[in-house]
Amino acid sequence: MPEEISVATDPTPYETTTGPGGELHQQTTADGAHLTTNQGIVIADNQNSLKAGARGPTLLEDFILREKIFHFDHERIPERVVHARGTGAHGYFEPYPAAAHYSKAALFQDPSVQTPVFVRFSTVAGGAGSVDTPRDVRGFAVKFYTSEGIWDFVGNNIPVFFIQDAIKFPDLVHAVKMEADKGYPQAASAHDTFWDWIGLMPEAMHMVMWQMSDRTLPRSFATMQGFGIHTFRLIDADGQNTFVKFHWKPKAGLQSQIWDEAVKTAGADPDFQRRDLFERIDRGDYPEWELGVQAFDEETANGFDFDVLDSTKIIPEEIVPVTPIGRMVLDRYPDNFFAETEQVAFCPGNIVPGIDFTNDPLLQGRLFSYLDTQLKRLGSTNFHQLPINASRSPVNNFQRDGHMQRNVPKGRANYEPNSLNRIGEEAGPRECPVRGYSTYVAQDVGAEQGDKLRMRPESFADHYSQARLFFRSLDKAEQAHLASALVFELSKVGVEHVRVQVLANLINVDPELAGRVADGLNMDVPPASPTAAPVRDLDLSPAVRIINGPLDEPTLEGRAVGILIADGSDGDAIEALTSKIGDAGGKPILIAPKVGGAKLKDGSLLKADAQLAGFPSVFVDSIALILSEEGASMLAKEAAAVQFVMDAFGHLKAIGATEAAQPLLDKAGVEKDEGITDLGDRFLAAAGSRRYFDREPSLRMLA
Ligand code: HDE
Repeated sequence: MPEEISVATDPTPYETTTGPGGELHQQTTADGAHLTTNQGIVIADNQNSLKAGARGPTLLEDFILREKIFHFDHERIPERVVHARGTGAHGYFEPYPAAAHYSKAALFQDPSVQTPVFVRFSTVAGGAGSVDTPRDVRGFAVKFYTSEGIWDFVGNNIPVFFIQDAIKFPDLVHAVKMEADKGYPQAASAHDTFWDWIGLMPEAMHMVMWQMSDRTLPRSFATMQGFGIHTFRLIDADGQNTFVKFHWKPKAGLQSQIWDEAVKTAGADPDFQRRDLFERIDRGDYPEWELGVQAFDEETANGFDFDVLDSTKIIPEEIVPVTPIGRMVLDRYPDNFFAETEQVAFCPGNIVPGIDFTNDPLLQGRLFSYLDTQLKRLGSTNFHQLPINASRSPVNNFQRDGHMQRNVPKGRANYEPNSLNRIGEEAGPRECPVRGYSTYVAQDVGAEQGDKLRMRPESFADHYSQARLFFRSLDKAEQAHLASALVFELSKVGVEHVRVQVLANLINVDPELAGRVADGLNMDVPPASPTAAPVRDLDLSPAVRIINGPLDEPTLEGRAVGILIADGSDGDAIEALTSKIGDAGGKPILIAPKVGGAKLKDGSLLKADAQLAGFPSVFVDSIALILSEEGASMLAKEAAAVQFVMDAFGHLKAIGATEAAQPLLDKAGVEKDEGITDLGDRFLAAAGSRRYFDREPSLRMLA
């Protein structure tokens, strides 16, 4: 036993002692608080391995050391082959009365009954240790623990996909991930192999338009949409089938970052979006989405000029509006990242009675892939027994054994039918034709019978019209961002013929877009690539916009305002502004050169929430400068402060400032516009407004 030389004064039940080598021991004799091995043996010393003599060799006999290191050595499991980086949260789903009309599923029946959910948001291309804010599609996967079993809704934040057939998925993923020989770039599509593949894949062009738009730079998970992408079926109590496309609409509205902002965010806080999710939940500002469906019948489906089984197509909301059928609230962060977020296993094949698949060949491939990948990742067919994956409704069957079996089934007969297990408590489960899942007997879209062939229907042939529809429907600022993103990405492509091939596709999307991109690359526009179907000018769909779209609402709710203070700042002004921001549902954050605080005008010390050097303005939605003359002239010489203001201006945010802050505004090159205000109510309105996109053309050269 080490000699006891000091006793902790803290209120914990642990005594802290120092051993002969200077190491700290936390010891206790209190019941139930003992460290043990995995076999339940209480550990006396967790700081020293067993040695032959104090300076001698470590003994193989040390079962405590061996068990601890053995477990540690195997802590990692394979990361997801795609969507490796993600974060999750618990919450609940509540249906609206409209839902029961479409589906007999239990979770849609009673508005007073909440169904627990676990949601995992992710990026697609980067590894588990990559950053939160690359330009990338976001996964939006929801596990519903319904009273009839698990329903996994495994969607993305974009309503279309790159490919029409699952057989192409491994090629797409190989092309976008880091290059096979170089091992980079991580979490970026801006490289040769991705654009090489895209240039040869006309069906990807619609998705590429969404991918290059601001959709792939969400400000927060709470400000992005989710989509089921494929057409699904809902089955009502009479067995009637409705086709649906699922939509999640964020209550906080849609918001994205500027590209330069996303890049800077990645450096300043690689965990920006998971931190944001945690903090929103922590402060009770629970992220919320409304679930809606675009519902249509077979006749409507047959009347579309595209195929509803083709996942590269949207149904414009102007043609089939979205009917809200419920809402989802995320109100609890996981207790343990690995046990919950890492081990959660989504499978689009998990559905409940009242929901069914369609013949979409992308969806059909996914039904195999996800179950298969979980076996690789989680290592056992019993992954469904992990708490995060376990059904909350009873699981009874004769599946047995396998790695890490946790259940101890009773009874002699482990097969069905059987006559050995007697009726009664241990009779064992049997089929139920009434409550059991029955597949919808489909005679509609896509004949269920036919010759065996590897063929794409002609109804999948138009690859460009909806890409054009998307680009032309966007707000002017979004169009400029999209064109500039293409220029950025293609400028990172080193092989010239790859750029040419992409440009040849872009002409089919929109000749003006192709011209802008070619100009940005300083290249000639090549001849258009051949098309399998004529490209048509469809009616535009303003519903696809973020800027000036239906979910672009001015509000301070959930938005962060960074308030920069320094020695000499006015305490009353700070108090007035923070309380007004709080009243409007916003989040004021006090930032000072030193985190311990600033000495205010009245001599008091006000603690800061963050240190200026570690808190760039990319973290907030608008900034306020409450500075004295002395504070402003001091900060005009501090690069972090100048950059703070310069970035807020460059990222098109509202800036409110005291008159005395002018030297700092001048140093940062801030020019007056509607978004530059004093600290009165005009600032609150400006901060709640969307960004000042009119400012942008004077700040950067967009394509
Ligand atoms: Fe996935 N996808 N995917 N995907 N996907 C996976 O499953 C796959 C597709 C999506 O947070 C993998 O558990 C194939 C479309 C999300 O855990 C894997 C095809 C959509 C997530 C897989 C697609 C998605 C995944 C990797 C083409 C939007 C993360 C790890 C047929 C509707 C779920 C895993 C989470 C994850 C396969 C296409 C969304 C390998 C074969 C389309 C949100 O099974």
